[in-house]
Amino acid sequence: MSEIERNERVYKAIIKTIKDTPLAEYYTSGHRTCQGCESALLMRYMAKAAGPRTIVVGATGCMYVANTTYMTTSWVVPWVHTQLGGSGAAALGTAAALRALMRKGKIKEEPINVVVFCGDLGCADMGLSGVSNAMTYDYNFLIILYDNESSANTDIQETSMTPYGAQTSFSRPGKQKRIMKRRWKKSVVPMIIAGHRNVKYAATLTPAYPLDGINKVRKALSVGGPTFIHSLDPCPKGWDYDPMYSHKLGQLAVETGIWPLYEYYNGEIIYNEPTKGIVEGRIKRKPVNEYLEKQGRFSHFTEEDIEYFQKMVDEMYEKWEIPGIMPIKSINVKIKES
Ligand SMILES: Cc1ncc(C[n+]2csc(CCOP(=O)(O)OP(=O)(O)O)c2C)c(N)n1
Ligand code: SF4
Ligand SMILES: [Mg+2]
Repeated sequence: MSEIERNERVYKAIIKTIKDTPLAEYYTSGHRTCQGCESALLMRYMAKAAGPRTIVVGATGCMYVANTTYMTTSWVVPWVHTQLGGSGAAALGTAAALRALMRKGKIKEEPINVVVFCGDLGCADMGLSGVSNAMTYDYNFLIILYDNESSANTDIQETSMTPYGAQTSFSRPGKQKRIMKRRWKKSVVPMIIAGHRNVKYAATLTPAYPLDGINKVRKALSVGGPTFIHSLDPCPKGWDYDPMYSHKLGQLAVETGIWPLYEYYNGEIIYNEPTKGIVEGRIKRKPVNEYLEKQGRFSHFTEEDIEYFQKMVDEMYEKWEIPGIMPIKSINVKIKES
């Protein structure tokens, strides 16, 4: 596909207002996710955005277990389960099988979306090498990392995507040590775009911004090739808050600058509002504590912890070469002539 054709497809895929979103649902009732589960909402948006000619592949995790319990399912489109670290291989295998079947004339030649979802443990930790491998091929699929910042299905254990200091069942604050999770959260989209030249589209989203999210799924599927989306999904059970605040927390994650919204398309970064406004200096970032104080998992934080968190987020916007995204800088290294 030429760049012009690709741009035209993307332009046609974009939905202008929320009223224009398709009414049909392909992820419906019958799931057993918690009240206020933003990952379930992500599934609903993703299925709506992709439409009926879609195969969904899901790695083990809440979105597998809660959506397919006791022979019931909320999926209306074909859905297949793959093992926890298997999302990359499953994406590649499904897309390759479709291409082979069409080439051999066994099924009609037509665009069929392959959307693969995996959690933060499944995608960003355990399955990362498989995802990276898949991203080096030229098959058409979209991998969505749904990030609830813990291994939620097995009772909220720490992953590399759990934020600094957050309480999980593996990182309980104690009398001797208050902060048990000292690692800073990994940035997955930058890793994907910096290391995989085949990837023409990647993005971040959070379900609190529905149209932004639906359009990102539609753009990724229109661009073709291996594409990647990372969604930050507030999880009432793991983050310990009243389910009615799920959307609010998604918004605050963006408004405080902790979770920047952006797209990578054809070699360029496009910031989305309100992150665009933050980077351009039109919108002031809210203090991180407005986000942290609303969640029980940070209730042990002292002033010192909040200050440290704020400093780390400030750095992303004040010191990084690509604000909020990458700290990389190029320098001229002089090679000594012998
Ligand atoms: C190889 C393997 N190890 C451990 C498990 C047990 N297990 C099932 S779901 C899960 C947590 C997955 O976490 P994540 O990918 O973040 O998805 P979430 O449950 O948070 O939705 C674990 C550890 C498993 N199914 N397979
Ligand atoms: S534990 Fe979290 S991710 Fe899992 S179903 Fe409940 S709200 Fe959703
Ligand atoms: Mg998880």
